[in-house]
Amino acid sequence: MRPPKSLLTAFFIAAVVLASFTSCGTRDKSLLTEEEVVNSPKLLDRLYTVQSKETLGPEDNPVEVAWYKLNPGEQTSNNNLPEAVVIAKDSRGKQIRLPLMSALIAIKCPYSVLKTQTSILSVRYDPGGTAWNSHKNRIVSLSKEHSLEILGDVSYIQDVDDDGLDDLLTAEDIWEEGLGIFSHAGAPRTWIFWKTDGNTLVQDAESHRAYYENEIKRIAGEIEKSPAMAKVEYFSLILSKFLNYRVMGRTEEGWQEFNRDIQRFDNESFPSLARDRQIPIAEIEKKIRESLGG
Ligand SMILES: [Ca+2]
Repeated sequence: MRPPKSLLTAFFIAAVVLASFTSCGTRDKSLLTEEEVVNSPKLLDRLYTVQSKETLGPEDNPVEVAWYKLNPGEQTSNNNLPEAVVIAKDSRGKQIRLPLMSALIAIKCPYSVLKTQTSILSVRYDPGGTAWNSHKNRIVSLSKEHSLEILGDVSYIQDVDDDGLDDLLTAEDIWEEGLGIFSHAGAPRTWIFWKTDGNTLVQDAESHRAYYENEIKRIAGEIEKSPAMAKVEYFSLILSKFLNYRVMGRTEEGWQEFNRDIQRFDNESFPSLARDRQIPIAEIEKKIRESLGG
């Protein structure tokens, strides 16, 4: 005999009520939003462990920086809790919270970037991926005027022009993918330098003209010195040379040299990365010009 319908309904309601009571206080983590976690000291304490707490920054604006890391096992496939949270407070009580979707690699500060002696906090994290710009450094201002404001992200902080001061860098790597013939390491590229400007980062090719000019000379020398190099390597070099011209705003000159350099490849073709076909130079050149907007 089947139980009456009303009894089934009553049982169902009781089950739902019971379920909602038992989950009270231990809410399903998959339902938590990033904002809830980051803004709740209680949730942070429950789900995260403090990795470091230190005072950093310039003497006139010291900041206390705490780094929280998500406890092992808290992350499940159906939620998106930040893997790390960095909280910085300055001496005037201003605060910034940075949720990061990757385990944190390093917090560093202050950097005296370029010649402006701008104090910044950098939080380096790695959201995954193998492209040159996959690495991230979130740059936060520690200047008095823009204390704890996010200026932007760069890919690297290192001294590439050897003047003894770290540079904020992203890779100019527009052809790392897309042309289908270059490996990651062998792809044409150069650096884009950034500098702080108020509460943002702006490109700064002007202060690095000497760097780009040296790069162009160095690459031209490499091309001359190695007449027998593999053609894909040679092709990568002439594109890198072009990128150096372009980044410093001398695109016309870059094209002129490119047009001269590329004659060497008349009617040739390049093996695709997958080695499944030969790509004619005309097809590659078309893609190169298209990627620059004609
Ligand atoms: Ca430098």
